[in-house]
Amino acid sequence: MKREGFVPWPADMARRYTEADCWRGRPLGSLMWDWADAWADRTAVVDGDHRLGYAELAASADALAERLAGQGLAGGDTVLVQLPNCWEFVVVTLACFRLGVAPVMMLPPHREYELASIGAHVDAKALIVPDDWRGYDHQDLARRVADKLPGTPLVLVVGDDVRPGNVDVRALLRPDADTAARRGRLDDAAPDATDVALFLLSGGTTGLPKVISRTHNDYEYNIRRSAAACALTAETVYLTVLPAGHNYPLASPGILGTLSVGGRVVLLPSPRPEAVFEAIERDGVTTTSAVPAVALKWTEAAATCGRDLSSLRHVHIGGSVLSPELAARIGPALGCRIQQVYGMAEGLICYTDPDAPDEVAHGTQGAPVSPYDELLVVDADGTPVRPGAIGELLTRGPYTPRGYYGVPDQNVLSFTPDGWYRTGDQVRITPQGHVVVCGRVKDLINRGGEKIAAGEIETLVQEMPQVAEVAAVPAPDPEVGERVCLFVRLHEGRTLALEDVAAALTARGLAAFKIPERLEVLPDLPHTPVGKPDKKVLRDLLVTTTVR
Ligand code: J2J
Repeated sequence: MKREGFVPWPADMARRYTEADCWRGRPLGSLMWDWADAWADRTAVVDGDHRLGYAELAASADALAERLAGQGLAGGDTVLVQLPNCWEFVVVTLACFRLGVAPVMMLPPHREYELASIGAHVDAKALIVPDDWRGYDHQDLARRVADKLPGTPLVLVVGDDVRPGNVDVRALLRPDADTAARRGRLDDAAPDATDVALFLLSGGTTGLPKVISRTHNDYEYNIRRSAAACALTAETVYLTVLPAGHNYPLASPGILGTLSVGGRVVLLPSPRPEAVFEAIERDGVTTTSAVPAVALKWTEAAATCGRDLSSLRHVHIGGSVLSPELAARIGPALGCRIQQVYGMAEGLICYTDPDAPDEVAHGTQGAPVSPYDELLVVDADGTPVRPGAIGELLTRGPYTPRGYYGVPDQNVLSFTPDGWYRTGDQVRITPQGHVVVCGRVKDLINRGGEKIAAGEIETLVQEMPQVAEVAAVPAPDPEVGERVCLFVRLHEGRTLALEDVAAALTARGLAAFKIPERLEVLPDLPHTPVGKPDKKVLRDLLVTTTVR
């Protein structure tokens, strides 16, 4: 089932990756049964008091897959999945893989703006949401969005309080005596491994929705290499605290990497230190992953937590820049080693080795997971820099797609004609082959690992009647790394407060984590020679002064 809008790898590269055993031609749903056959009675997933064994997980996913088909979903369809970290997330994801329905991994804080624009872009046939999450009514949100989208997608709900007209996911996923026959039926209808398995969201740099299609072949390879790079085994107990729909906790090596080796996945709804330390002690967690802002909180809270953290072996740290100073404090505070991860939903993943010396583990972001990953560091003209010099990283490889889904105009900007993905990250590569992230040329704000496209915010703020011109830039922050700061020039005689901006963007249905946290009104914005706001000057203003 080939999807229009999917950009395939060139045929010669596809052949090469297959011959090199990167791509094995197995859909992720059938691999789930390999895992279940190998580790049937072992615990796969722990969510509070709820535990699922491997066989039960596979049987539940199959039951859900077939019943979703009964609801009208079919291979080649796309659904939006907006679930918190819960055991049903894992069942839903595997059921989608099994059926060849691609989930788009939305995040719980997303609201109308994100769900409606992405839903329209991918032609979503269903929205899968919790009934209520952190006091917000997601059923109502999904219903409002579904009613606006073409074809009025189904609303499927995980929770106790499923309203009439919506579909109860928990009722659909209950396994029954038909498991073996159902397995055969789903095997016969399995998707092709070259098909899209799932869509991930890109941090992006423009106002356009950018979704990343990942095939069964490439994602399986990503998972396999990541699990190997982190030395995961059947004894691994992996704690998921970052939002499970992110590529990082999902597959670097995360939930799927752990399941692929027979380990145990523990799910927590938030990275709050007390809850995390309690889970480490209770479940014997060996491995977890965090962004630097979360690792900082854990490091500060560990000494007084009163919990036994001795099971913990490794914490993966990635998503935004980790200072060598914090890197050196995390291991001693938590009694474990750190592995840095430099990855992206667009593909490429680098890790430091689990037992790397401190200078590598603290001072670099590691090496790519595949010998077939290609890395090129170029200057502003696109010319390769001399070895070891700083430049923008371009990359290609067996799990780095050749284009975003359905945006050809954007793809000519984000990819070179030879298919290199422009990461927008400035890096240097050490003589040992480790990547060091030195900065960024892309126009986004990295708020504690959540990427916020400056263009998306600017487009919405520009619609406000008070605003003549706007630029969104990162304001350095000791806690989350960066926060969104807006610089605006107002129309004559108008005033604007930060609360007005927050109210307007919230009314547009924008996720709360993207709402600007600082506003600077200037009589005029500095401009580049081509007339765009000069963000370098604006960023420097934030670093060097309090603006006025
Ligand atoms: C500095 N910047 C980093 C790091 C990512 C594993 C880990 C992270 C992500 C992720 C991921 C960084 N130091 N260690 O998908 O599988 C910034 C870069 C990069 C962008 C990608 C994974 N690790 N970054 O963060 O798609 O700017 O993926 O290009 O959300 O995060 O963001 P995202």
